[in-house]
Amino acid sequence: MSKKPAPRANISALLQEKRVFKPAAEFSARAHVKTFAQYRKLWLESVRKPDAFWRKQAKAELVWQKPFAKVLQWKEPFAKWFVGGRLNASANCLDKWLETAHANKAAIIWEGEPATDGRAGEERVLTFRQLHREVCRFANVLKRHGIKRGDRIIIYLPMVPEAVVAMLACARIGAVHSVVFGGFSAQSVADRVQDSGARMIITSDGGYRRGAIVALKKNVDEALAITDANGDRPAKSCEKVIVVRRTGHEIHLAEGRDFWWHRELDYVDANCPAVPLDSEAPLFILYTSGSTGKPKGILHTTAGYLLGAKMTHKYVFDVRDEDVFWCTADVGWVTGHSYIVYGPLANGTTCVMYEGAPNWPEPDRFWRIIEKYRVSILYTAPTAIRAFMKWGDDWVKKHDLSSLRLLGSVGEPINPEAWMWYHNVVGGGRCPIVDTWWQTETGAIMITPLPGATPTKPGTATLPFFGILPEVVDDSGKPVPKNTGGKLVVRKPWPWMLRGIWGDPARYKETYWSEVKHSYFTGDGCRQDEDGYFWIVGRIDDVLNVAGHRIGTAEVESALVSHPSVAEAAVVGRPDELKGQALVCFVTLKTGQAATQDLKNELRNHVGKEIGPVAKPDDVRFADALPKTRSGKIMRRLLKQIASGMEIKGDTTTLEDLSVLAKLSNPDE
Ligand code: 7RM
Repeated sequence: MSKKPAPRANISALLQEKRVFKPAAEFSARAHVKTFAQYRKLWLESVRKPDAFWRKQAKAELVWQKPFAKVLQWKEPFAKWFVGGRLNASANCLDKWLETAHANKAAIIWEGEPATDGRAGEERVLTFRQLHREVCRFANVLKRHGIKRGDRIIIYLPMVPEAVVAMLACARIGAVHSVVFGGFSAQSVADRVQDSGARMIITSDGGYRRGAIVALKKNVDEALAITDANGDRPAKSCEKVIVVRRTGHEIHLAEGRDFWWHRELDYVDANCPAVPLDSEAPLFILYTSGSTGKPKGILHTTAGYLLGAKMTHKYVFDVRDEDVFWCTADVGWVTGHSYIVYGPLANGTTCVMYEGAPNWPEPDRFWRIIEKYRVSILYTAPTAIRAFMKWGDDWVKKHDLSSLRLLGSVGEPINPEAWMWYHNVVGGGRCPIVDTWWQTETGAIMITPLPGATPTKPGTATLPFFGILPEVVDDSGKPVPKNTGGKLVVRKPWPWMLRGIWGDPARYKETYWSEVKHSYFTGDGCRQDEDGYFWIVGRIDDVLNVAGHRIGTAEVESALVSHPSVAEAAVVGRPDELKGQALVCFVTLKTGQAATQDLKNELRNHVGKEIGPVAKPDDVRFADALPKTRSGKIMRRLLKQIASGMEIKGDTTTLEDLSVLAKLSNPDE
């Protein structure tokens, strides 16, 4: 295998943001962590005496069927947390509440996408007791079909409560779920079936997306045809497909292989004790695509992951019993795993789950939902926030959002422009914003403000969560001075870190534990400011080198978006004889703005003024849309190829909308 050149650090830090927002006294007074000093004290304790800290937290937060003996066994790069303990994630999310006042509290408030009158969608509410019952019944269906501890199961469903039921049913009997986002193709499903050796797929006839039906079962049929044709579907793999009825359109059921979910429930009762599982029992595999090669099956295990999801949900979102929490991510993404399913349920929190698109039937669907259910905490992504900005403030202002008390952001750097809009227009200037940095691999939030304690600044995820020791280092692994760019690493193992890449320990070691000695390499470029706050400047692979200046993509993009005409921007490098790399910017405009040559010049000058002459773009191109992953991240790798006039190569299966690429490559067609 050819090794790609090591990404280099020493990134120039250019953009400066000076605004500071202190937590409001009323918010802090009621918060779990009330002062910055209290956060500091707890964090110092957590990194100085991790053993004692995690022992105490794991005992207090989780329900154990057998207590653990040892906190951490670390043989770099392999960690075992809470060694010897036994517990069950589904019991921690459900059974725990049965004998309490939470039993009949709503666990999931679900809203379907179809909304014919432009107002209300279909509604389903599941209390903790009802969810427990459904999970027990479906776990019995799995058992009846021969599913055993350690078996892998692909869940390929739309955003319906059955997705949560299926995940927790797997967890209940020790099967390992691998959720595949419902927008992925048959080929992606086939790849994941093969790589994981899954024994079963749980899917639905279809799902709704922007009014249209996504034919999930048809994709599964195609996926299994692909794996059959390849002949490398291991024996005993994917013998069964369970199908949830959602859209009701006609589908093909293969005799002896495919079964309706609702029919199967007729054969089982609701009695299914949670199996006591080892702390390190695999809980799920989640595939994430790297910039090269096949997708990696990121493995998470039971105790450490659950502790991370629960603690971060509790402290970062400062949840209380009366909150209505809404994480808008899909369950097919790690954010959905940790903040729709495991974190909130383990904390007994009511969650909103919405099936469809933010602009269906109109661009105010999110605000309608918040008003309707009195959502108090909203957790969404910068890509969505920028889309809302583009659609205009009126859609937001039409609705009563006074129930909101806290806002969260995840997925990309949130540029200060979007941060301020989120704060003022959505949050009415009254809600703190938690900008949370983490990854599929890290399992749960890593760098984040605590809303009652940490002063925030627009554009930074601020400081590490308890027990997390991040650092910004140069190519030799040495910490860089303040306000100097470098590689973001994590120095010590933490309970919710990935345990490996499924079936590929060598790739795990190579990808995450070889770049910087004795450290977890995140792949992100970062700088710390004078207060120690962490500013992500983009992926290391995307860092630009313009005339010897190493510039993070996030800074230039942020400068572009700070111009009133710009909705979104993506910045990439194109080879340039003189400067090494020339800066090419792809820009989408706000509704009603004209794409003129004058505006291009204005944008170039604007960036030059905001950041400095070195960052002045060589080329500004207007686009209708940018190529994004299904979770909303801009795919700069593809833009780089377009910018240099190359043929588009590499994995495009994670792309949300293929037509976007075609348009960008041939803008005049
Ligand atoms: C949760 C998730 C991980 C990558 C990560 C970063 C970027 C995520 C932030 C962020 C700046 C943030 N998992 N990223 N959150 N960058 N500020 N608050 O997104 O595996 O899909 O992506 O996303 O580059 O490495 S992920």
